[in-house]
Amino acid sequence: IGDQSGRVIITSETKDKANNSDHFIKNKLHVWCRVTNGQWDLGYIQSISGDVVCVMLSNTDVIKVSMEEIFPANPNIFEGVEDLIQISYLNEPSLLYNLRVRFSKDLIYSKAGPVLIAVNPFKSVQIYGNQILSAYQKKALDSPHVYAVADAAYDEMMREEKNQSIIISGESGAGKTETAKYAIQYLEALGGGSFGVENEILKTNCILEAFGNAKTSRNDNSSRFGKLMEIHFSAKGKICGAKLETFLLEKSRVVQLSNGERSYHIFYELCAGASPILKERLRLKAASEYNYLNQSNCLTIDRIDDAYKFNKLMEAFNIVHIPPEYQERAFSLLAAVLWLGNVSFEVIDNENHVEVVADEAVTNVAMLMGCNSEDLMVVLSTCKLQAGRDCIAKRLTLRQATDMRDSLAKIIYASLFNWLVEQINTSLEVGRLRTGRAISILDIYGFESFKNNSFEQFCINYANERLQQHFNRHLFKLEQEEYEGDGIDWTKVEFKDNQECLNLIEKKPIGVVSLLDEESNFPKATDTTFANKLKQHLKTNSCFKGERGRGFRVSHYAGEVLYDTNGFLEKNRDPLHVDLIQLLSSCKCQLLNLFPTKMCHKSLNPTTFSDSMNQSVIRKFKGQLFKLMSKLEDTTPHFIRCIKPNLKQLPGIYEENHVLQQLRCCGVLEIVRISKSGYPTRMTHQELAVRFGFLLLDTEISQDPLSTSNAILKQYNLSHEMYQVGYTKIYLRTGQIGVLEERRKIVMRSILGLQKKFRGYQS
Ligand code: AOV
Ligand code: MG
Repeated sequence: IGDQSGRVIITSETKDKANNSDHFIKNKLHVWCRVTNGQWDLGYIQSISGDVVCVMLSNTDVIKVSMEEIFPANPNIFEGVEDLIQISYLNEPSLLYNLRVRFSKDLIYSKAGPVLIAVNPFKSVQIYGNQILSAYQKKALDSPHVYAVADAAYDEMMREEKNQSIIISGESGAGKTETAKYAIQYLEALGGGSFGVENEILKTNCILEAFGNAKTSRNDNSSRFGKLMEIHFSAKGKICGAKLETFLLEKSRVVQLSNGERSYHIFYELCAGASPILKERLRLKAASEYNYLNQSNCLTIDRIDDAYKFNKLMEAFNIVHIPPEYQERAFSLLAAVLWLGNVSFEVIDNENHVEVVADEAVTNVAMLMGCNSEDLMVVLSTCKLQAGRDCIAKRLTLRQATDMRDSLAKIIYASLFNWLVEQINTSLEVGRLRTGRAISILDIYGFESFKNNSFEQFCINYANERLQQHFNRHLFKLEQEEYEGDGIDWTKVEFKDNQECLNLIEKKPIGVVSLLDEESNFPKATDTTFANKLKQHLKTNSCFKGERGRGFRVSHYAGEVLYDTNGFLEKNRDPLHVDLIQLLSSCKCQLLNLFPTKMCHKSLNPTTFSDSMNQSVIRKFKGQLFKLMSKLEDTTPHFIRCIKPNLKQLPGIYEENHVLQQLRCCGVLEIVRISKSGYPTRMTHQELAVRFGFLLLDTEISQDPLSTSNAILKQYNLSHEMYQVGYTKIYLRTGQIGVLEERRKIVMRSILGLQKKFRGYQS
């Protein structure tokens, strides 16, 4: 009744299939029918003529649709099943409906074979906390849940002594960060008790979110950096330390905001929550007074109390052992950043050259940074040029001076963020005993597509593309390659490979990354020449489309994104002006103590150099991603796919098309299909013989392990569709290992019984 793609087959090609359609009509069985607005409705087939089907919908309307638009619906008993592989007619509308039924009952977690699907409820649901947590711990509950995933990862780590990873993906606002927190919460409870550090891991989130999350148009608490939390366990399974690794923080947000978005939460929290004394010391005003914050018409977030959050942050700082004097230095730097945005310039000639306006803004910045305000004004309005042996100062134009000022604000913020990560790591290292056992939880920024997409979105989407490949590799490629390699019968399930898109981005020497670096090294290049170069070299890649002007489109696995190359070169070069570095190193105490030597030890190249020893931002990011991927490859992955049910970020709304698009882009239907027809349990022939071969007669034990395995499985009366015998292993369908174990138990019991009887007889 359902073909490979899950469609109802009602063609006249074969008698069988025609009978199936008759069966549907006669029994008035339900079908899913795509109605005009792209939505699905239940109905039943009334008649068929050629390729046109007459369907009566649930509201009794009768419509004519093409056969393509019809899929068999499942009987009611399959409504809202926990694992999508339990659905008998596999097709998109059935998956969508199943998830919808569960969502409406607040059952936000489901399984798609090995993958956990989490649909964001956008409201608090009563499925977390100690009671539920301990039920999963005691294995009293086993319905799909992030706790169950964390539990499985922990068990597997202990059993197999192998590092594990929990990889959480999904688009922006889908619930990755929240899910990661619940996973950590579970592991903290499971592995707590010995070293004390377990209470700190979750608290670090509070700090990281304050400094690394912001309101975007997609998510009120959007992560603007990627993070990998590696939790280390002792041989006894107790948490003995943790390590945090972060990826590319979005720096531009500190100085530039889109309408309706906010900068990093911490700025608003500080302005709202600092005590009057602290405010006085930091010369702090309300958030609305600062240009960096008031440019986007958005200073608050619904239902979020920034002052309360600030108090929570202070608590977290104490738990993570950041001493009060360091906390205050961090706050001084934040205030310095805010005041920097208020530094203004006055044009003094008709070539647009400027002077810094000597007002409270610039004096406050100097005071907060601990530098001389004259020096600061010079750095912000001039640049030093080498003329032979002499060094001459040249005035900057308004544009250049503004860039210099913003650049200083970004360096300060990014360095502060890195410093915090270091502090957190120092604190989490306590009592670390290296045992080689760890569970890593990955939570990066989700796929983004805005009206205006720049370098930041490009990096974020590139990271997601890499992660998608890892997902594909483990769920489709490796699995199927193993079946084929071991010579078992297998009809290949096709999946959407994203290699072409990755080639577009990272192929050498002609890919977006290489071309961007090439242009970034070329002083005369502009964003337009870069866009032209892309068009010229990449037009043959099917994932690329050039646009007029500075734009280009990329077909990502999760959808098409239009990028504007405006600012790509500058953001990629990320120049750090030598004058700024000198200024920073002249600052009294605060900065220097906070950011030890790192910036001051660089060889001072006469003009500018980019961050981290001349490596471009994208190259560094690519390197980080490769390192991350190879680290993940050394772990057993557990995948969680978060789904955003609507774009409004509201509870109770399930927008089918939006959900479907997300299910499609991660290939949920295909995963279910593979899991359904696949063989999740594998054992080598030897393992099978050791555990189950004790009943074989000598004559049945052959030199050939394949025949021995065949004999064992025959003896256990396992039906043929339930297993396959490969060259090196046997492959069992879901649940079959349980059947084998059960039968083994019965046999063992009767043997023991016989032995007892025999002994009784002897005595
Ligand atoms: P993201 O991490 O996937 O987006 P979040 O984890 O920040 O998304 O989730 C967005 C919002 O959805 C949260 O702030 C919560 O309000 C809500 N939410 C998510 N999961 C749950 C849950 N399990 N229960 C209740 N509410 C939830 V991004 O970082 O933008 O890619 O970069
Ligand atoms: Mg997030």
